[in-house]
Amino acid sequence: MKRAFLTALLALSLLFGSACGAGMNPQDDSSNEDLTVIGMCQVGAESDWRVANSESMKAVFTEERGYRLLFEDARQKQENQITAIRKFIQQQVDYIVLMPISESGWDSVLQEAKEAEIPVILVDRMADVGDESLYAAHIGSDFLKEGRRAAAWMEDAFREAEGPVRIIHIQGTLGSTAQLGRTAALEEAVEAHENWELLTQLDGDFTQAKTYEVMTEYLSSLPGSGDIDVVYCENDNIAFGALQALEERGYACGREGVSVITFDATRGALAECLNGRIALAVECNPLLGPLVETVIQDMEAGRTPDKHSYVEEQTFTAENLTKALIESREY
Ligand code: GYE
Repeated sequence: MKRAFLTALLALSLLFGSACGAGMNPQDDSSNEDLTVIGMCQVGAESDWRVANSESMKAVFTEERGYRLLFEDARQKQENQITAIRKFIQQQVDYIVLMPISESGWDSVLQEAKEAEIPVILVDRMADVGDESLYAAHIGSDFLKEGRRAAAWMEDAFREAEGPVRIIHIQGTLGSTAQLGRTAALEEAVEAHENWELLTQLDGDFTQAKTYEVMTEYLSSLPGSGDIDVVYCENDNIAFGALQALEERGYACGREGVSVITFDATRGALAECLNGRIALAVECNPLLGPLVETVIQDMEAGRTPDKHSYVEEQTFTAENLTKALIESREY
């Protein structure tokens, strides 16, 4: 733990001690000296995936395991993330862990962290910075690969289609790595298939509420009940909002109707996949806490961690799912 931060903690505890008098155990302070202080800057709590991701971090970075976790929820705003990072720099934390809401706009604040000699670990999404030395490591998913898995499934499912394959695309937070990768994969696949038709691209911001709203509005604008073959949803919460809007307007979702594709594969979406309302769930693993800890342990031991680490993921359909598998899943 950095000396200045310790001094500040000591000053705070003296202040607290004099204000509260008895009841403080001075040993608590001395036992905290060895804790590694992590300033963590989370995007928000917009999705089931995000909640599981935060829980994974909180389970790993506990005092019992040698850490003090300062956790900031940016409520889906980049400016809040930047303010949190500046606060962590002032507090002289040992490491900053950042889940960047979008890829751009990080150069200056990460430069400030570098000048303060605080290593930054990027988790889940990437930051598009000119200088790679502004972050020590990045751990997350290969979102383009995830999207290509979905496109490969569509190719297979619609191989025999004689007419057009009509697709609605609902995107996640615009400018986030997850959105950029999953979108790029769909767009390249549409480009490669003459009969695939992108009906619209809607912004669902990774939330159920926003998706329900934009999807309901879009469906209302269609003449009669227009033909829809696929709804490509960039996360599970988008899929939930889309299902709700589609079914309310009389569309059947499943084998005989609209194929809903989703990303994340959290328990709720897998249950919908097993019962047939969701056709395909592409996994995105939120349990990144242990991997972040490995990077920190490497750095503590003086080793240079890998610059990028990607987690292994798979795809689910009703065919390879069971109730037991869903129940035993951690998220
Ligand atoms: O798919 C979505 C979340 O960046 C992988 O963000 C993450 C995405 C995830 O809100 O559910």
